[in-house]
Amino acid sequence: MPALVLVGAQWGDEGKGKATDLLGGSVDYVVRYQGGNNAGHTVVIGDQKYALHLLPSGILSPNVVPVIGNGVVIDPGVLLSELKGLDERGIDTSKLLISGNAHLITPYHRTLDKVTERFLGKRRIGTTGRGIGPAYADKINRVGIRVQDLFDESILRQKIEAALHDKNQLLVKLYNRRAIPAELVLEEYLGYAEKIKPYLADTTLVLDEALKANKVVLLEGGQGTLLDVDHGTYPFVTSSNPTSGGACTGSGIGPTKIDRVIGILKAYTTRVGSGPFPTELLDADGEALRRIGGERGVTTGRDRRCGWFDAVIARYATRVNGLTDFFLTKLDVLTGWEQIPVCVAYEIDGKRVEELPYNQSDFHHAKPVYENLPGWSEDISKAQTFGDLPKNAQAYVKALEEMSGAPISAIGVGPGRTETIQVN
Ligand code: 2SA
Ligand code: GDP
Ligand code: MG
Repeated sequence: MPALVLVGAQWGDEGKGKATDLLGGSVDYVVRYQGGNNAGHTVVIGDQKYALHLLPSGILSPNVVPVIGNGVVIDPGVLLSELKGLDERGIDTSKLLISGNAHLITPYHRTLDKVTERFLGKRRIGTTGRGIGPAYADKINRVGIRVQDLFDESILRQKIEAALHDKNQLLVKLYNRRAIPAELVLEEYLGYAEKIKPYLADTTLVLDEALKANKVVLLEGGQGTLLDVDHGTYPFVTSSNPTSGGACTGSGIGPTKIDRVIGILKAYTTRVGSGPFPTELLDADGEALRRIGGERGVTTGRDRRCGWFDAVIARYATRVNGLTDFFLTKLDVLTGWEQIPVCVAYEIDGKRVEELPYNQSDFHHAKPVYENLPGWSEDISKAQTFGDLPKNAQAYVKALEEMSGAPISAIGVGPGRTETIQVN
């Protein structure tokens, strides 16, 4: 049985947590393959709301084995407190598997993330401050610390001392901060070893054996396509590959095993942090989308920037992820607008452009070309089938599908598990 990938098609927060939870009943493994506790995935089950940051959303499905793959960066303190929080709410977390090759976020990564952002001033990325970028930088620079290093004190000591040698110079001389003592970090991290040991696994082997035994593996992306370090709005991106290619490297599952790539697509657009956003609304409509859609960062509590649907971005997501289908989310939020503008192309230097410009300067001054679609006023949150939707809502979905380049297989009409329409 093959693997499937679930990716954010925009700038994150499309509703990936809900989508993963929805598939939870029909999959055996849910794997996080990139990012870390910068993610905020909300799952609503009945009257219970869960906000997951580092753990795969599949942890809430009783029959799923949740896996943190090698491509993830793990803040061990956050990991343990998230596990504790779920245990206290009666969720079984004992099946979790963690790759020994995943890298660790340390206190110096968090500090560096925050001070470099402050240093950048107006040019800041607007990171979540969780140490994600500096941890991935160390990984690529081959000075990172991996989960497996926790179990060898002498290696751990050497690695922490080596990493801090340079970082303390930076912190003290450039950023005017106090040096971080290696002994303190070592002591803290050795303390995590025994607690993490029960979850440690050769996850690429486990997943390969699972696939050979006809189990279904869902690879759950964090953030979104436009935040991808290669395919996103660089430098205003995260430091990993949320796109479907990252699912292979971040889990150790080869591309030939994947037969479905689902793009999670919000019926409008949001973004947290800095960077270009052609359809952003700085008016009452933007404020209304934020209020009705509850658009607030799950990890940092920051207001999300809001704007109309952008079909150029959706087409791009179809292309760079090889999407097979979309889950369209939050259609209910658009109820009540008489007309709903949809961006169908950009105007750049007086020319109409249909595809996302690869040149960042062009993207920065791309102006949206809008088409107005008629809205609806009926409450759609109880709709169970496509036919239950008002005609204009049906037409809106069909128009988005046509513009985005892949079929829409499910539609979200509310945050709850059951508030979903399956489209045949
Ligand atoms: P980082 O911390 O280095 O990954 O930040 C780099 C950029 O990536 C953005 N980013 C996100 N965008 C949307 N949602 C994310 N998760 C949280 C949520 C965000 C929050 O679900 O609400 O709570 O603020 C997420 N994580 C990273 C970030 O805004 C930067 O633009
Ligand atoms: P993720 O990071 O992609 O998992 O998304 P977030 O959890 O950060 O943000 C999505 C928000 O939208 C969460 O509060 C979800 O509960 C909510 N949500 C998901 N799908 C729907 C939907 O179809 N309708 C409404 N109204 N809310 C939804
Ligand atoms: Mg989120």
